[in-house]
Amino acid sequence: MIPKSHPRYTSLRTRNLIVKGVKKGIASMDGLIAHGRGEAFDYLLGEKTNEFAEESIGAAAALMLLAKKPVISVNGNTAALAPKELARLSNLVQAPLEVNVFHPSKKRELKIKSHLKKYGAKMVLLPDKNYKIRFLESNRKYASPEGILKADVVFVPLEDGDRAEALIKSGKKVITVDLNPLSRTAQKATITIVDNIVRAMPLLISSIREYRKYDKNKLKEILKNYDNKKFLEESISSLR
Ligand code: PTJ
Repeated sequence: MIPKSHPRYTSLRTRNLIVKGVKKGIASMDGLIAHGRGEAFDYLLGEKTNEFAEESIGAAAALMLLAKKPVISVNGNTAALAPKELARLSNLVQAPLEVNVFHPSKKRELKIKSHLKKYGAKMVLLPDKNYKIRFLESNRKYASPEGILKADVVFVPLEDGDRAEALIKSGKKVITVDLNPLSRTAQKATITIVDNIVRAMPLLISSIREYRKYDKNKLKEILKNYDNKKFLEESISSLR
C-alpha cells in the first residue's frame, strides 16, 4: 500500500499497475523494462502533460474523428495501464481494439482480450497468422483482416521499433503515445503524443467528445495547422 502523501504516489501507483499486469499474465516481463524507460523520460518531462502534448492530443482527436476506419492497437503495457480508457475510446469512435504484442504468446493475447472486455470493450480483435502487415518481420506483423489491415488510421501507443514505419509505408496514418520523443515510433508517426498514456488517454477522450460537435472542415483545418515535427522538437528541447 503506497501512502497518498508519498511525493511519488502517482508514479508508484502507475508502476504498480504494470507489476500487477505481469502477475496477471497481461503484460510481459519485458514490459517492466519498457515502463522503466518511460518513467525516466516522464521524470525529465516534469510528470505532467506539457503544451506540446496538448497540441498533439487535439490533432489526434481530429484525425480519429475524420478516419474512415480507425483501429486501436493494444499491447500488454497499454492493456495493463489504461484498460478502461481504451474501452471508452473504442466505443466512442467505433474503432475496434486489436491485440498486437511484440513478445509472442497466444495465452497472453487471450488474457488481454478478456481483460479489455471486462472493462467494457465491445470490439476486440486478435491477430490472425494468415494475415500480415507488409515490411515487418517481428510478431507484430500478424494482424486481423478486419482491423489493422483495413484501417486508414492506427493508434499505436507505447512501442518502439519498425511497425509505425511499416504502417506508414502501407499508406496508413499512425498516432502514437510515447514518453520518449527520440524513439523510432515517435519519430516516424504522423502524430506523436509525448506524454504518459495514463494522462493522455483521458485527455484524448475529452477532446474527442468536444471535437465531435465540430464540422469536418474545422477538423481538417486543425490537422492542416498541426506540425508534428515542431512539437517533437519542442518536447526534445524540454528534456534538456
Ligand atoms: O506486450 P508486448 O509483448 O507487445 O510488449 C510491450 C512492450 C512495451 C514491452 C514492447 O512494445 C516494447 O519493448 O516496447 P519498447 O520498445 O520498450 O518501447 C516502449 C516505448 O514506450 C518506449 O519508448 C517508452 O519510453 C514508452 N513508454 C513506456 N511507458 C510509457 C511509455 N510511453 C507513454 N506512457 C507510458 N506509461
